[in-house]
Amino acid sequence: MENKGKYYITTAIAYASGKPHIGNTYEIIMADAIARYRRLQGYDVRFQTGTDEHGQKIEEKAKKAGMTPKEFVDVQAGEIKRIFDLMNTSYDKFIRTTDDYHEKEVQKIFKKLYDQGDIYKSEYEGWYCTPCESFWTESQLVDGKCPTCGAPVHMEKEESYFFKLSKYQKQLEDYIESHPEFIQPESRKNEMLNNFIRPGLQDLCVSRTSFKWGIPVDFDDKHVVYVWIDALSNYITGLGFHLGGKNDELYEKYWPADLHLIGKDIVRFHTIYWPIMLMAIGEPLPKQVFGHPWMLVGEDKISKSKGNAIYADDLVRFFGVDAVRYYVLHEMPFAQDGTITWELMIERINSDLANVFGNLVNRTIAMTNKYFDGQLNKEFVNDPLDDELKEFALHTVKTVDGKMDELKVGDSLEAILELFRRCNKYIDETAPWLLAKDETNKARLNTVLYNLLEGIRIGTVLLSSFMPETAAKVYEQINTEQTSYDSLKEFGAYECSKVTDQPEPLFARLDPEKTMEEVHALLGSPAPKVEHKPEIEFPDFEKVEMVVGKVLECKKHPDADKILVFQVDFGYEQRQILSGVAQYYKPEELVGRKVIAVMNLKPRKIRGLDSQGMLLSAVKEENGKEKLELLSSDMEIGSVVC
Ligand code: ME8
Repeated sequence: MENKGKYYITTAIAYASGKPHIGNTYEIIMADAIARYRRLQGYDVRFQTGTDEHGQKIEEKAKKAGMTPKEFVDVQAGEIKRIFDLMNTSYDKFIRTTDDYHEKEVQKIFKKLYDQGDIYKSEYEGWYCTPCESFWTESQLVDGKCPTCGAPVHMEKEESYFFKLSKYQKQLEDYIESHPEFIQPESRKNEMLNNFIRPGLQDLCVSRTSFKWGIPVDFDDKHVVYVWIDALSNYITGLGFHLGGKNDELYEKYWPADLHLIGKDIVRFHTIYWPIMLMAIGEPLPKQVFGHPWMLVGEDKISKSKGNAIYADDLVRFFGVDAVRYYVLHEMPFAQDGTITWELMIERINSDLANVFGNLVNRTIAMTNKYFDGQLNKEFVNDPLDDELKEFALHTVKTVDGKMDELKVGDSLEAILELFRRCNKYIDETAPWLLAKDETNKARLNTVLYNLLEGIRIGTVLLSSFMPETAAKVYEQINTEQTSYDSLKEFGAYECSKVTDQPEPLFARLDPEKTMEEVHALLGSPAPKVEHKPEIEFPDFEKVEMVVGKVLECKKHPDADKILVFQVDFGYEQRQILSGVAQYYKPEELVGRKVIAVMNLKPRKIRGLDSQGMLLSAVKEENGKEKLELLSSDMEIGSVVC
C-alpha cells in the first residue's frame, strides 16, 4: 500500500491524581480511532499519551494517602494506563512527566528561556489561602474567600519566574491568522484571538516555591517548574528531543505534531503558551490543535464530589469494550458538549448495534448458510437495484474519509451505520426468502447475498478503527482477509469464502429495566440529585423560634380531610396549631407526644380555624410515595430548639 507519510497524534496527558472518568477516557478513545484510521489509510502513525504527575494537588493527595508523591503517582499512572489498555487504545508511547529524560529536558528548556531573557525573576502577588497553600486570583474567589475550603485569604507575595509571553504576541497572532486550520473547531480559534491574544498577553508565572513536588529549576533550587512548561514539553521530550544536542530519529521524523487532541478547557495553554514556547526555543509549531467538547452526565458536569462520575471499566463490565467505544465516539458532537447516561447507552446499543448492525450480519450469515451451506460463488445475476447499494457503499468510504479529515468522528460512525441501514433495506427490497422459493432464482439469490456480505465487509473495514474487536469478529464470521484500505476501492473484493456455520450475535439486545437493576445492584444507586436552597446567614436562621411542646389534644379538622387540629402545651402557654398530617397519623396516637413547633410563624386561618404556629416534621419521597414523621424531642416542654 502507498505510504502516505507520517502522522503524529497526541492526547493531553492526564493528571495522575485519580482514576480517569469516562470524559477523560473519551479523549484517548477518540485519538485511538483517528490513529487507527490513519494507519488503515497508510500513514506512518505515532500516537502518544501519558500522565501529568507534578504539582501541589498531587503532593497533597499523596500526603493524605500516607505515600510519597512518587509512590502515589506510580499507583495512579498504573490505573490510568490500565483503563487506556482496557479500552484497547493503540498508543505507541505512554510518557510520564516523572520520566528521567523528560525532567532533564524540561530543565534545559527552562534554562535556555532564562538565559535568552524570555524568563525573568519577579514576584507573584495574589490572594493566598494558608490551609490550601494556594494562590487565587480575585475572580477565582468565592465571596472573597478561598474557593476550595472557604477560609479567609490574604494578599501575599511569592518569588517566581515569569515567561514573557507578550514578546511573542504579534508572531503568534500572525501565525494563527495565516494558518486557519491550526485551531479547531473554528469557534475556539476566535475565542483565543478575541479573548486572550488581541487584548494583550499577560506574562505567565512558571515557577513556584510553595511546594516541592515538581521539576527543580536547576539554577535556583528554591523553585520548581510550575505546570505548563513541564506538561506541554511532553510532546517533544517523548520523541527524544534534545535541546542544543542531537535529537533522536523519532523527533526528526515525527515532529511537528499533526494533531494535539485536547479538551476545550486547555485550548488556551496549547494554542498560546505552547506555540510561544516552541517559537522561543526555535522549534516548529504543531500543525493542528483540536479542542474537543466535554462529555456531561445527563446535563451535569462529571464530578467525583457530586457522585455522578461514570467510569469506563464499569461500563465495559456491562456492555463490552466496543459498545463503550461506539457510544462515546458516536454520541460526542464536534463542537458542542455531549452526554452519557447508562440509560442512553442501553438505548443506543439496542438501536444501532443490536438492531441495525448485529442483526444485519447475523441474518446475512444465517441466510448464506441456509440457502448455500455457507458458500457463495462469483457468478452473478445483476439487477439495477444492486447498483444503488454498490454506489452507496463506495460513497460511504469517501464520506468517512472526508469526515475523518475534518475530525468529525461521530459523523463518520453515523455514515458507516447508514451503510448498514442501507444493507438492511436491500434485504427488504430483494426479499431473499422469496427468491429462495424458486430454484431458478438461485443465481440471483447468490448475487443478493454476495452484495450483502460485501456491503458488510466494506462497512466493517471502515468500522475497524472505531470498533477493532468487533471488526475482527465479523472478519472471522464472514471469513475474509480483505481488510485493507485498498480493498475499499471497488465493490467486489470479498473472496466468497465459506462463512461460519455458527454465527454468534455480535451484540445482544439488552432489556433496559433488567440491565438498570443489575447496574444499580452492582454499583449502588446513583446519589439522588439534591437541589440546595440558597445559603443563609446565621442571623437568618436565628429568626426562627422553635420550642418543644406536648400534644394535649388532637382532633380531625371538621372541614379539611388532611388536617389535624392540635392543642399543644409549652409549659408557659398553650396554643392551637393545625398541621396537614392526617393521612399519616390517627389523632389519638398523637396525644401525649412531644412535638417541635415554630412559634413565630405568622398565625393563619385554615378553613375557619386559627393556627398559631407550625409543627416540624421530616419528609421523604421514596418510590413515588411520601413518608412523613412529626419531629419530637425527649427534652422537657418549653425547651428551645437551636
Ligand atoms: O488537563 N469530557 O489533565 P486532566 C471530555 N494534565 N473531556 C474531558 C472531560 C469531560 N468531561 N473532563 C476532562 C489535564 N476532559 C492536564 C493536561 S496536557 C499537556 C496537560 C479532558 O486529567 C481534559 O480536557 O484534567 C483534558 O484534555 C483531558 O481530559 C485530561 O484532563
